[in-house]
Amino acid sequence: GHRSAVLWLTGLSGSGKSTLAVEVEKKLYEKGLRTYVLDGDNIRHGLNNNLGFSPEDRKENIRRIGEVSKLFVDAGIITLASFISPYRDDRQMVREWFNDKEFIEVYVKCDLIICEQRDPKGLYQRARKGEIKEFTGIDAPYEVPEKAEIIIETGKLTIEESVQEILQYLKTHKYI
Ligand code: GGZ
Repeated sequence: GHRSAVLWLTGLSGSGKSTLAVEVEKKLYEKGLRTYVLDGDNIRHGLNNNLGFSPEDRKENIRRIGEVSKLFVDAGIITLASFISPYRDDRQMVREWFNDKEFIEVYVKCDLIICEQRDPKGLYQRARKGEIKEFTGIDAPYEVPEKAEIIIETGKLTIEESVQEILQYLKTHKYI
């Protein structure tokens, strides 16, 4: 058996949140655990396709994702939520809906300069040109987590090492 929880991955665009979420999910799946990844692909294109990137819309985005995460966790599924979630208050709001052990904040820490060098979708370049407004790290804030349960420095670790750190946390704290 296992204890279900949400792994809430927060960090800049290009920090590696979704890659990590997918890789951790693979490992948990191999162990026979039930998991689900919530990310921009299945949420911003569906449930939240009426939301943009103003502070108000980001808050509503995170509120809905928090509510959905709660349903998944209640169903006994280890949920991986991969969203920038740049505002401390919004993350705190969601944290408070869960029991102490059910919400695991994972700060996917990566310097802006590295994220910008990676720029897999060319979004930073477009933001620098002013073609995208309110882009996190450029002209919208990212509030660094102050009490993340796990900090993963993706600029310093390989993907495999990063995945192992998260799995180790889950083992040490008896989730898996
Ligand atoms: C930040 C933006 C923006 C702006 C589009 N700011 O790297 P990506 O492309 O695939 O991930 C980013 C994603 C962020 O959506 P989230 O739902 O995670 O954001 S939040 O938690 O702040 O609500 C990026 C793309 O959407 N994107 N415009 N202005 N990221």
